[in-house]
Amino acid sequence: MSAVPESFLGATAANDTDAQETREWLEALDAVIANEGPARAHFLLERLIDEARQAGIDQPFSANTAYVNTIPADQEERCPGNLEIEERLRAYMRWNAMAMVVKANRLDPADGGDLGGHISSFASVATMFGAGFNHFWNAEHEGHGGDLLYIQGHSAPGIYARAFMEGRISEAQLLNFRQEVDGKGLSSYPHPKLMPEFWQFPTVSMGLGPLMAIYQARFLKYLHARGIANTANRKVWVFCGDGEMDEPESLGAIGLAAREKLDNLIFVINCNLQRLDGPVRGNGKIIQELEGEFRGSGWNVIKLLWGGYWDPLLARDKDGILRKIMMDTVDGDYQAMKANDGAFVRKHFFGQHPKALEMVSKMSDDDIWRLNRGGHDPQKVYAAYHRAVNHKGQPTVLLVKTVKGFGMGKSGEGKNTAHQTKKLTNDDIKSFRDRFNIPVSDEQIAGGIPFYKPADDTPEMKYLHERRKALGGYLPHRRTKADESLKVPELSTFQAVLEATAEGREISTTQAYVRFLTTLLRDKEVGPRTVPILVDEARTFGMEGLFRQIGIYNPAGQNYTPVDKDQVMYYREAKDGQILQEGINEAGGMSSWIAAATSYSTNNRIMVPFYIYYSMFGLQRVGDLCWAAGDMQARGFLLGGTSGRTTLNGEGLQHEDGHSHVLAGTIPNCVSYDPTFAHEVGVILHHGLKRMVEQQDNVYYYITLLNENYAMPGLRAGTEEQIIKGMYLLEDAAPKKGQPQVNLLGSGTILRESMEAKKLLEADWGVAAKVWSCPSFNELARDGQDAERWNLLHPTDTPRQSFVAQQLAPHAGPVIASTDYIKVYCEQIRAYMPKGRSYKVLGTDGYGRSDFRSKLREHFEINRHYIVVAALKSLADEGAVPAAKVTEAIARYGLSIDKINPLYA
Ligand SMILES: Cc1ncc(C[n+]2csc(CCOP(=O)(O)OP(=O)(O)O)c2C)c(N)n1
Ligand SMILES: [Mg+2]
Repeated sequence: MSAVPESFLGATAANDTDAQETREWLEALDAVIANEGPARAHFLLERLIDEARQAGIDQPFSANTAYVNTIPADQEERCPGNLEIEERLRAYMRWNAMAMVVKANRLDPADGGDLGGHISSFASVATMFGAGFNHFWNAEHEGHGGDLLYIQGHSAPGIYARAFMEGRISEAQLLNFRQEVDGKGLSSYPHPKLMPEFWQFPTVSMGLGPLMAIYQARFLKYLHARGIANTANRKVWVFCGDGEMDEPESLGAIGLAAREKLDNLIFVINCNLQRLDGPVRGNGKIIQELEGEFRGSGWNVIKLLWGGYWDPLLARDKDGILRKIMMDTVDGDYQAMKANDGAFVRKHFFGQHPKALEMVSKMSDDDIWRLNRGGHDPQKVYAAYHRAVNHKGQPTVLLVKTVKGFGMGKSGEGKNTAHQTKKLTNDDIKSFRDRFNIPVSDEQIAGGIPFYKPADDTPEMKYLHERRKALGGYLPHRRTKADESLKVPELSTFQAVLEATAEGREISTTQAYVRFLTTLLRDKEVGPRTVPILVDEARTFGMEGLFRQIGIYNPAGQNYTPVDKDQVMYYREAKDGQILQEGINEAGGMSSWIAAATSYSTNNRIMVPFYIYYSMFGLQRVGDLCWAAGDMQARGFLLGGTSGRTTLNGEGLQHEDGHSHVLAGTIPNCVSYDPTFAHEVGVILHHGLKRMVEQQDNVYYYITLLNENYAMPGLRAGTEEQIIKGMYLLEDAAPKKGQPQVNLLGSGTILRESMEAKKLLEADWGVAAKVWSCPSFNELARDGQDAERWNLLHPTDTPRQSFVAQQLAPHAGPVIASTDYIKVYCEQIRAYMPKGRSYKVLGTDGYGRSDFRSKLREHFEINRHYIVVAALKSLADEGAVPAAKVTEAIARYGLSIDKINPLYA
């Protein structure tokens, strides 16, 4: 961007060298607007700017407009509703939301006391929620798939208050706000997991809501373009705080929304100028800053700053003095205005210029105090929403100025402490009641703050229900299952993945996955519902063949001739493409995956997303989204490619994943596997499809894949169920009487080191070794914990045996597990060893680094030699072989006993 020429000092009155000429130009413009309309005026201005640029006038870039409403007062669409009734309803909701939080925080503090909750955020957003519920937000009904609402997490009390008025939530539930354990309460924030028929989107981890919503809106367009669902009239509404916009995730994908012309997406940013601790931009103006960000990214921006009481003043502001004060006042000062009173505003706001003071000279302090912010003016909010829903070709953001803690008076309004105000004195509550005219007496307040709901036959209650009826039902509402059912192809369909590789042929589990996916894509029912998601790594995983076959989704199609057009597997983009290619963007990939993985709920269409990425850039990088996906009851497959600390050789410390499985294990409904062989991949994927697609189970799968090629042994019939449970005997042994014997456990490619160790143990040390493939230590651990828990609670019943114990009990000898993951991954099953068995774990704790696989496995002490030594040591500890044998083995394999522990290396 070029610097502003020094001669140009901004279009302020002080820099106007020829006021007469300025006036003539402005009058000419006014005349065009009046006679020919804004479109013509816009055209002329664009032409002038173009001409100026060509003449070499170096214009500074500004994405900002004046600090006034985008929609002029005379162009507002009038709200058809009964605003008086709406205001009364809103007052009752404000009251009930406040009462709910205050009551929750007056409960017996002996048990930890304060349950928390927020009053002031809903207080500032109430009018915006009201306009949506009364006039814009469709529930799912005949001919409409339903609008999708991302509600700001800590404004949840207001949503409960409305649902209470609607009769969807009982008083008992309100009284159990934030008491969720017994299943009768209301969840602290929007959590589909905890209120599965109510909340659709978890939003309280700030930044995830706006990010996920963008991909949700895009996914609606995708479904429509592919003819899977008609989503043409559906909108995605996103409510965020202005403080929340500081999260990189909040703004991170706004470019995509503009590029893909997501005119089904509406952001409403509640700019109450405050976050938790203090002002969002005390020294500046958050609304102007966000305007620049969004306009610069190509969004339609609607600023709603000033309520209707300002209109007459602004109409009289011919010389722009009031506008200038509005622009010059910074947010920190705006906040202070609303934390004080009319006299303060007169002195410190209008007092900035004698003419401004003069403008309000006939207004009382109360009149001045009444000058409202745009977000508290129902008519103006309606007009802004109306504009937004009718805007075509761009996403819209509404930047709405409000007051945090609106109506809370001295107990919170505009105060830095507003965010955490949750305990009000009875006097504060009485002021609140008076401010909003709630028919509740002092005695009732003294007796414990009653909730308030008018009788069913009052005009208010009738209106409340009528409005929702007109919009198809109540919101929020979440569907827990899709109405449709899809049939998953038989396992035998994937025979090519299940059988042994031909003599001399080697493949990787990644190739097995791609084969599985390609076969699935050909299935008539599930094929079209499959959503392959990529983040610029198709070639890494050998998936570029899909480009041509199913195409990459692009709403614009392909307006260029791809450079590789003459090749079979050229880069094909299409309007109805099936692949979602997100570019180098793991958070976006995950958000797309979530949209597809919850489509059974949001769209009543079962979709099956497969998102493959470098395993290191998954759970670690976008873990909070993975957690939110769990909350949302996502169903789909995450594929951690190039996994393993020593398997992705060459890439080094930031790429080599040795812990994603441990992270996966922290997500209760994530089922995770680290398979070694193609047939395991096939069995696991198939089982996952059965569970998620046919049975509509609320789980999702995380499967790591390897890029190491080797021969595949093929599926041994009868082991399928054990593969799923996490452990099966891969290679047996026939120990002679008295022969020492061990069990070698492994997963991923390191299992193959155990297979080699078995040979060494037998040939060099006379030890019989059985090899167990353990595709999921996580599943084994969960089963073991479950058995232990049951035994704890049923002390006199026959104890349940863990699957690990069941499998190992008939096979004597110490157990040695080795993994390409950190040791705790395998440590998880230690407690489930059959009685008296020793258990040793070899793992890859420590930072990865680049080298050959063999070197890395030696470095991390997980190769076949270390496994042999560990096995001999276990036997020596039991007295089955002399300790000297271990020393002998160490020497024989040349292991350095002074080598630094790789954890610290
Ligand atoms: C990722 C994350 N970090 C921190 C928080 C804690 N938190 C909850 S609300 C809040 C302040 C929100 O301010 P703002 O977005 O302006 O919303 P307002 O309440 O002012 O409408 C914070 C820091 C959170 N919920 N999520
Ligand atoms: Mg805020």
